Amino acid sequence: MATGGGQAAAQPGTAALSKRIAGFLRSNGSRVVLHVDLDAFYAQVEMVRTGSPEDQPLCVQQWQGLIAVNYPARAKGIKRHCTVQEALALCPDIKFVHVATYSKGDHEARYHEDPKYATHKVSLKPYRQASARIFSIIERFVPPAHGVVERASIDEAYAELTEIVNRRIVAKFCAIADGPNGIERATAAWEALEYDEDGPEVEWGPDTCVVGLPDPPKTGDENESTPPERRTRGWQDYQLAEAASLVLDIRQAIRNELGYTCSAGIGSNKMLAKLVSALNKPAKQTALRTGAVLEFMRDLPFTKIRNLGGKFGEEVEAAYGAKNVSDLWKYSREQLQTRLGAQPGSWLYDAVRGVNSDEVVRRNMAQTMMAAKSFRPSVTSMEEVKHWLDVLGWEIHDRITEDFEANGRWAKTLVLHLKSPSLDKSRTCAFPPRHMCDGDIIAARALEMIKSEGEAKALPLMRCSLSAGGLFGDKGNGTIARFFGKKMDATADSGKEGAHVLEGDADVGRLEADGCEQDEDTDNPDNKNIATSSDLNSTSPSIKSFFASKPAIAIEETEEVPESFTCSRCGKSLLKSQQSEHEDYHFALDLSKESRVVLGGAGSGSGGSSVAGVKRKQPPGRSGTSDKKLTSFFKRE
Ligand code: DCP
Ligand code: MG
Repeated sequence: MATGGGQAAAQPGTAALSKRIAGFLRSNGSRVVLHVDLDAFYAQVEMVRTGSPEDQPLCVQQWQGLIAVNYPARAKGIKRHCTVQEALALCPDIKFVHVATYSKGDHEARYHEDPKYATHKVSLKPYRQASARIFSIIERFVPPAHGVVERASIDEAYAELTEIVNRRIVAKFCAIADGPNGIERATAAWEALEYDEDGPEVEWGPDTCVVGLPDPPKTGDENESTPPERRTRGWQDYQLAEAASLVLDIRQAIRNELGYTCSAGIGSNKMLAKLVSALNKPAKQTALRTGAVLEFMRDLPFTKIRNLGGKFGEEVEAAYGAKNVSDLWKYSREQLQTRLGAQPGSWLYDAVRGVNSDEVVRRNMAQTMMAAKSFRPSVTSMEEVKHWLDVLGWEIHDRITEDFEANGRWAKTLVLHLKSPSLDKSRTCAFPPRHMCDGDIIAARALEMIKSEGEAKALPLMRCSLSAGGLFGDKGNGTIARFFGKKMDATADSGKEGAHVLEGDADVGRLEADGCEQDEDTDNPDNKNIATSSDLNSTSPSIKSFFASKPAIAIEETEEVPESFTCSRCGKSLLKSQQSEHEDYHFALDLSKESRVVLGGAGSGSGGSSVAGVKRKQPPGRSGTSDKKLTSFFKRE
């Protein structure tokens, strides 16, 4: 059974014992953090979808580039940067799967026979869906009451396991209390360990690689006892080993239920968990014992540490000529602070010693969804522009509908961004209400915006994006969601979980950092479709930029169109500034009819309804909690 924490047996006296054990474990203060990363993620999704044999080399192709390479293909020397031709030369029987695409007239993405960059638009929907299923399995084992799951990218997560692990340990001892004289036996078993200075003996199971210990024997005999060299002692190891058994259950559930393998790292903080997670890829988990941290880090290039791979790492290298972690051990905290600044210096001093207090943070859902296409060569006719608006319009419709089904929310604004030699500009209008929305209507609104800007200025068009913004559902921004609580609960697992859905985690590929879920189509596969928020290395110009991350969608200039509007539903003529509120009003009314929610006091579109009372927020993406997190990044000191 998937369980987040053990249940203490209800024997008399067990409450006191479990409190005592829990208190002891808490007082030792050590954390247990998990990092999970799917192996060759997109490739596995396609292997499962197409029923490809496990040993069949397979690559996922986006136009002429490879974006995912499975492990059998890697064994033949194929890498992500290879071209299709190079991969074929290395492995003639390789299987290529091109990512799903939208073509004109597609209402959802499909696996087209021969998609062309000139006419098709990539979709990451299959990977987002697979990712959502994976995360829901992880969350089943790490429920919010006792743990935190942080989505770091489409195929990567952190989980804070400390409380769950401690509860499992408590439950183990309390289970001894079942039966005659149980509580005495359980207490005695506990005290024997509590008063032992060396702590409990830990047997590392055969499914976990442990840094610094020999690999597990490959006999596959489950009954074989743990070899002495794979036994250690101590409470921290005991907690990590308990976590390892939970992580094995999580990985097996992902494998059994979805068919995907993943790798995992288990350590006493996020940084260490991530550092060891890929050590034994694919399909293996690795634990880093606290006692082995310094030895493990000694010869590691320091740029492998989270946040040290980018400009900050370069600054450190230039300042000290350092390569490996141990090259930085000789500097005192004060020396590093003097050179790099108080907070970065102090952070670095700790980081190179494996000390890091980053919390595992539950991420909010993105408030914006963007579909974008870059054109090479540029688009020169309005006919072609209409083709692309149609494709992007249906993509946005597909995704927003999927999101509505999952999260019960709908967009408020439609933002069009155009880039041409004479234009680099965004325009905004109200998003079509759900009951009267389809891809053609979205495309028509976008076309209206282009016309009001002037068609001539838009051509030749170099890039075009459509964003659905103002998605409700996050904590603190969920007035409409709360207003329609009953309706939203219908999409949740249970009534209680309704709040969880509303405040829930980001869907895959959605970034808290910029609050935007992007599907960017580019013919450059290095331009990773899904930015990861887990590692700021590649995007942060320097450590100082931790304090000022930018939104992905730059809304340089936003104008509302049209100046006034006439509601097609009730015929009222209103100011353009009242349009979205008014449409919310109809939307609310429709929902209330569907769900029989009583709309207490819903008024006219002039601002009297609860829906209309929704506060105007900053533009989507400007208030990502990542900024906050990064600002506080060094404040924790
Ligand atoms: N991805 C992409 N473009 C890139 C890098 C990655 O589109 N330049 C996509 C495809 C990957 C997925 O993101 O399958 C996850 O990225 P990872 O870096 O985790 O790589 P993989 O999961 O493919 O392999 P690994 O087993 O090394 O994690
Ligand atoms: Mg991966």
